[in-house]
Amino acid sequence: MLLRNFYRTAVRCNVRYYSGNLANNKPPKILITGGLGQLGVECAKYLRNKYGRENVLLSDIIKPSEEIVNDGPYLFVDILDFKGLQKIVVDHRVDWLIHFSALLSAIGEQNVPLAVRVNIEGMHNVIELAKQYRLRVFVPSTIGAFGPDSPRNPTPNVTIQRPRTIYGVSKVHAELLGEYYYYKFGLDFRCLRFPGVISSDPPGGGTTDYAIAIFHDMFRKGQYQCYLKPDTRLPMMHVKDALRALSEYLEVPNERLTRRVYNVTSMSFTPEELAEAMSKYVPEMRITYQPDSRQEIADSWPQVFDDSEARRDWNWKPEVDLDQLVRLMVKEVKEKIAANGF
Ligand code: AKB
Repeated sequence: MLLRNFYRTAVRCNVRYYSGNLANNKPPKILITGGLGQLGVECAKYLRNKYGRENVLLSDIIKPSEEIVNDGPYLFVDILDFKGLQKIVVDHRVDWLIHFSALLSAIGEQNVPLAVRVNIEGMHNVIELAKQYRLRVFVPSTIGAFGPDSPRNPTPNVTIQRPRTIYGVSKVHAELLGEYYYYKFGLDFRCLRFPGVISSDPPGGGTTDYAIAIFHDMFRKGQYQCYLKPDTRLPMMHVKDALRALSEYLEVPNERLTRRVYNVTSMSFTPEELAEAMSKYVPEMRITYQPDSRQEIADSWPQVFDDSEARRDWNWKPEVDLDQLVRLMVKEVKEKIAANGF
């Protein structure tokens, strides 16, 4: 027991050394990988508001739109190129790394070798990089890190994890690797397990993405064919809550964290409950159901996510409920369609 406490204290002291610039009242320099995926652009906006435009570097291997370049610094970064990553960290004096690059659950099943490269090899590069340059590193995990053997309602922070998708396997790998580097090297690794994150950006190959696609199809076609059964319950969260969770968690002093990996969630709903909530705003909408292979993935995932440990340790509290989520999505998706046609 004494020895364990000694090691914990040693790790904590060491971790303080990794904590970036906040202690000197200087904003951290933040690099976001996979920046043109589901969360990157909104995350950059959120963090630029907080830490300054020039302090948040958005990166990806994809050619950006003019709007993204005008929003703030954008860089080419290939997470499979370790030397390239080193150069960016050195040239830009990066303190924090937010590692979003990943193939999501449904798309990962369609190209397993690519998912292994991006999700697993990419993670190896990122974690070594963070260790070498003493970065604070955030890696999102997911409800997809659980599987059919896990308790589904509710799913606690620590329980059996035997996922059946390559996405889930890669995320369990990332969680364990990060925790290992924390205990072994004092790396300031932070990870949140997100539920389905709902934003007005077009769907990105996930199983929970029906709850995004439904808004886009409703406004473009007046109807939606759902690939999950009407009563499939999954945990969900609006992107506003997801980014607030990420940003708050990144600032929590290490002393307050009892874990490196936390469940976070806002709500759980089914496709028919979402359609019901939407019908208030889109009364003419029509939804049909044609389950496909994504049903099996959804059936192996948590239905209700227990985030009590995040609430206890760093006061996590969601703000957007189902009705607000629908209201925000109706407004944002309509605006996006009007501006870009998608
Ligand atoms: C997916 O459905 O793959 C993602 C997730 C829940 O991690 N949205």
